[in-house]
Amino acid sequence: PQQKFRKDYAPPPYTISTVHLDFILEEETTTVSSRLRVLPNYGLLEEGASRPALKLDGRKDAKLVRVAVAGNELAEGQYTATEKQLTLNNLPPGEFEVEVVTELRPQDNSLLEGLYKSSGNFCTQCEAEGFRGITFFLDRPDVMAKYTTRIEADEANYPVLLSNGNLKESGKLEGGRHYAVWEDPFPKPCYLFALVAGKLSMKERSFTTCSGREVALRIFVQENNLSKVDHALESLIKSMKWDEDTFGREYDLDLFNIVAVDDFNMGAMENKALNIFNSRLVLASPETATDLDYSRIEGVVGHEYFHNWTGNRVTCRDWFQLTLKEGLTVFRDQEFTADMNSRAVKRIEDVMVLRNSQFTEDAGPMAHPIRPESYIKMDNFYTVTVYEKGAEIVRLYDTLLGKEGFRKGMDLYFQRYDGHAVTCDDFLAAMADANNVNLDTLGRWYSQAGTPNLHVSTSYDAAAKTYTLFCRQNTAPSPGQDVKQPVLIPIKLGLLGPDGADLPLRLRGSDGSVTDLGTTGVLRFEEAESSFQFEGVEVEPVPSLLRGFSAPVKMQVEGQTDEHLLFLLAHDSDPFNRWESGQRLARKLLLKLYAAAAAGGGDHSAKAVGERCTAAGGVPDAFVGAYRAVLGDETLDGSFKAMAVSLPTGNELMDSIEGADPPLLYQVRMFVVKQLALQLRPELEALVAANDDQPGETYHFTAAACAHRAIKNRCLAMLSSLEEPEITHMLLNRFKAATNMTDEIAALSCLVELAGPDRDTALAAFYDKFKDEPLVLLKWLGLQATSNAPGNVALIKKLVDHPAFNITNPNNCYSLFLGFGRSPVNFHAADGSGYAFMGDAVLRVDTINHQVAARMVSAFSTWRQYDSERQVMMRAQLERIVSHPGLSDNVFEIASKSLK
Ligand code: HT7
Ligand code: ZN
Repeated sequence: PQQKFRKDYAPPPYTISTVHLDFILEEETTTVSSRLRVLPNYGLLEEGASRPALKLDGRKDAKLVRVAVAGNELAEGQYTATEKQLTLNNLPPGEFEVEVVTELRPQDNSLLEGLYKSSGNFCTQCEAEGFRGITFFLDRPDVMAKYTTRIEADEANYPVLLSNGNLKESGKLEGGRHYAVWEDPFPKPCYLFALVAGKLSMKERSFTTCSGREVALRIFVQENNLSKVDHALESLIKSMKWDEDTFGREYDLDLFNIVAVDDFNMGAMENKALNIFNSRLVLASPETATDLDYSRIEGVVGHEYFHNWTGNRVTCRDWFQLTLKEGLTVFRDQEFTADMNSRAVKRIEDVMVLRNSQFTEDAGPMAHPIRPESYIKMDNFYTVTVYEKGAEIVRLYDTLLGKEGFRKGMDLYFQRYDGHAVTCDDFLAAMADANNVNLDTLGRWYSQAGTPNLHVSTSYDAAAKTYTLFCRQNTAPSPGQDVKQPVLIPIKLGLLGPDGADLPLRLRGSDGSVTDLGTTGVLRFEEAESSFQFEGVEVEPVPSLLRGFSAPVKMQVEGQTDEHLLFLLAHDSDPFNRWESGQRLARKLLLKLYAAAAAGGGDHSAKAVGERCTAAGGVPDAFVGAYRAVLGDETLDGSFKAMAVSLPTGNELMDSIEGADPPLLYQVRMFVVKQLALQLRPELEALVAANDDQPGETYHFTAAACAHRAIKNRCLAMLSSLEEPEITHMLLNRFKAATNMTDEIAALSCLVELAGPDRDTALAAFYDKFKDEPLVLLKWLGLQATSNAPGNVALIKKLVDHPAFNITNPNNCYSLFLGFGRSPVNFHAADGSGYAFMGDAVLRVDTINHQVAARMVSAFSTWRQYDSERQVMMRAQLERIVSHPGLSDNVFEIASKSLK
């Protein structure tokens, strides 16, 4: 397969101003007629030079039926057509029309790219390069055109006909058929095209924009789900208001449609005025959705809505610039959620995702800059790096420029580029120009992969009353990038005095001047090494560095003791750093105990591991005491507390362990959880009681109600680690009595980790209750797949054949296979059975859906992190996959790069 390179970007020789599409939807063959107004874009030709060819992208499932140029049908031989390209030569001068007719079989399209069927309805997914599966086209985001779409179908089976923009016309036709014509007044790239036709029910609300425009907001779902769309509708209204208030961005059409489909490769898609969503990100009721589901729905509805300005009105010049729209839009949805709920909790959640997934990606063979240099399949670059690290880089501007400066930059960005396809450099230039600052060293984040290491040491001069920070940075080489340059790292900080209060920050400049930074300042660190001196510091402070996680780096603070961390955990005015200090303490402890457990021999039973951990000092009193203090702190809300007493995940620790043994690390982690539960049992039980529902209390998705459930369920999970019959019994009762899915799934997830009859009883009861709720069954599949109950591989194999499991549905594959890949005990089973199961599954899914299979094969990418036996077995699976005949380019790219 061929790689595409960022450096090879060239504008297209032709562009397209208008597109007329006509879809004749039938049960067997769908016919698509497309009429394009083509404009030359090649500039002045040299004397005698012929006009360039027009090369339209295609895909093998779009069968070419007819092609005409300027009204003249071309005979075979007058054009060149392969499965992937239609080449037209001898084109007229100036503007001309091209007509292309293709035939498709959407009912056979299991890739879920282009036009396909989901639960009997027609729908589309065109990002990144799916439009070429519908018709031959200049399938690239820098070709922006105005679309008119006519859809014709059987009225009884497909009463709803939707496309982008406004409805212009509709009517009945002979033979029980009907049609609709949609017109989108805004020029857009073809990846934002969408069509939906089917039997759908709709719920509507309305929103009045800041300039008084009435917008109809409609959500379309299958009839039986109509009662579950209120939260999504409410979230949409909040998003529209927030974007007006925060960024002055108003919606630009009279209609905004959302359609929920069951078969979807990703979460949702921001097609202009016709968002298409994975149904799991639309549908919610207290009985079927958890707090986490509610929160994700709010965030993703916001995310797709925010794309209307960051992505649709201003789009990407080429796919290498994907983070321009995705990083920026993730940042916007993060800020939206922070404003709607708790800012501190949201920041911690986002950093947890970053550390768990992105840092791992950045340290492995698939590491790439947020603006990649090359790809085989663009679909493989919708990554945590492009999205989540991309959002962190946008956050750097916000941290450096402040809210006002950031807003000025955004305003200039929209003013300059509305209606254009632009680059990450253009975004940086808008931010720099609007604020009159130089951001060149920030620009390096776009081209360098890897997580920078930030090393800080400190020195206090009691006589001079100065406190100095010495900062050093370096980034390890990553595939294809041996040498890295220093990047701009904003270090947000405070200095704590002996009473835990923040000291005033008086920063001394190189010219001797002094800047007053208040009590939280931002240092601009952009060299390989720099020092920063504060004056007027009366006593040696405890530094609180990288407040709010002000840059996506790994920070090491020389001389930072457990006492410092305990002090920060107790007193830091920055809630993120309070949490962070607890995580640092836990990380140190877990790594120390792991080293002791690993050194102690081959018996990895819970008992043997526990004995070795105890011999190494176990869980110190000070650590338990710190957790006790957090649990008892009346000023902290339950969601924060729940996160503060959660240990870092095994994944997060893996990069600090040479040749890691995941099941052993799991045992060590469980030892610590159990010790905490033993020693904090009264506190945990008291918190469960204090945060339990009052009799008759109904479910509400509010920050306060979520906080109660979060801490209660965290305490229950810790207690369940004790594996006492009385506690298990209590969990079973709670599971049976639960009145909302958050509590029900929390109890079930504890039970699923325990071997024995209660586990089976609970799983069977849950299945029975929800067998007609496909979204709830995803949770049932996922819990069993991720379970660390020993010997689970056999059970998972059986689940693949269970009637509840449908391998052609991406959500099912993600729950079962990706869920299984997250189990440290069973995916990493010492006999290699977990790896063999996953290898087989990748190859099977690849015959159905390449994008899903590519996500699954990533489970093997981290193979170098593990002990040598596991490395050999994981590598063997990758080699088997890479050499498999007929492998998709998607899977080939991930598997082959993982092996390098
Ligand atoms: N912009 C959307 C990306 C997307 C996608 C990409 C590749 C294959 C399928 C896909 N479905 C949606 C999602 C978003 O970031 O908003
Ligand atoms: Zn997005």
